[in-house]
Amino acid sequence: MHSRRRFLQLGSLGLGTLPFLSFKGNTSAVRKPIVISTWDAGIAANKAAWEVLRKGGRALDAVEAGVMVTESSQNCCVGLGANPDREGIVTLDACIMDEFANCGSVAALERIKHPISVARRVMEKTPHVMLVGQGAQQFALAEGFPLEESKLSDDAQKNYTEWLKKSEYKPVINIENRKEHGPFAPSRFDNGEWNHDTIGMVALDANGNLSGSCTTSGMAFKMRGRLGDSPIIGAGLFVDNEVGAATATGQGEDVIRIAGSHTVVELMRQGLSPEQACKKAVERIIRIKGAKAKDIQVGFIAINKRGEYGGYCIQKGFNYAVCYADDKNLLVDGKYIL
Ligand code: SD4
Repeated sequence: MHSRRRFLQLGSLGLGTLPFLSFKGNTSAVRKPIVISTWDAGIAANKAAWEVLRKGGRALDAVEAGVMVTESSQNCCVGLGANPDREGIVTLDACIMDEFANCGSVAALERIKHPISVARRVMEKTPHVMLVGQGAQQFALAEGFPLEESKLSDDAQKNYTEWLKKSEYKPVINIENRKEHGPFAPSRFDNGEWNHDTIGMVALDANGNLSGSCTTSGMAFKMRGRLGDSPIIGAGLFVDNEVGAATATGQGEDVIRIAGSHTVVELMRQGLSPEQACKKAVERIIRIKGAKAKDIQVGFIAINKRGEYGGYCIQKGFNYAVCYADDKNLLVDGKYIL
């Protein structure tokens, strides 16, 4: 799944803002449905989301079905096959948001295969937005989600054993294709080509409604109890059905610092394109971090109500997948600043 693919530079060709497919009113062209998601794994996830969207399904169903594919893949960056925390335990975070500003989230969830579906259940069946830790697991079990084994996947076990030799925790620059970009990660991954832990997805459905999802195992070898941006509405994900939707990946602490995905959506509200909005949010993080910005990666992707999309990141190595037709599911290299 993670073998190198030919990256299509749609962004740099300006196709990210080309309107087509259907038209709304007489001036404003709308591209819908459309789904975009972070990293290489987004291709398979988009495919599942597209199956929902192409039949006229709801964006909410699409973004859940899409990232469930990634959560299911063993030895992947996301889900129970992913790298554990420092204690050797895999803990998962996820959130979901729909066109009515309904949202749900789980964090530090253990031994449940589909945190995104538990997050949706929190949204739909409780008066709350977030459930964490044991309480989240208890809720998942009560809702009929099976309790999975606690055993690490083969790759995660290998990575953890390797990491234990030094037990060093440094922020890791998330990238695709590590071979090109150098040995950043403190651990070894199956094919040496990626070191990220998250998928974020946002979609616009045929009815013109937006939804988003984000699911992660968090930073590899994180402190026990550490949460990043991914389960936090406004940081890892934000949807405003009047404006657009955005999601984030990378160093969660720095996404939280600027309420990243909410910031991107608010910038789109002020009239910026998705790409410009993602760029401004990335610039804000770089301003805050100063010289330390070179040590981290953050990437944002966004779509607006017209189905325009874009992404931006701090440094080279981020990509995202864009799907808007049966035969159009393409990887785009994220533009970067440093
Ligand atoms: C986190 N944002 O837990 C996530 C990590 C990530 O690719 O995106 N990794 O901070």
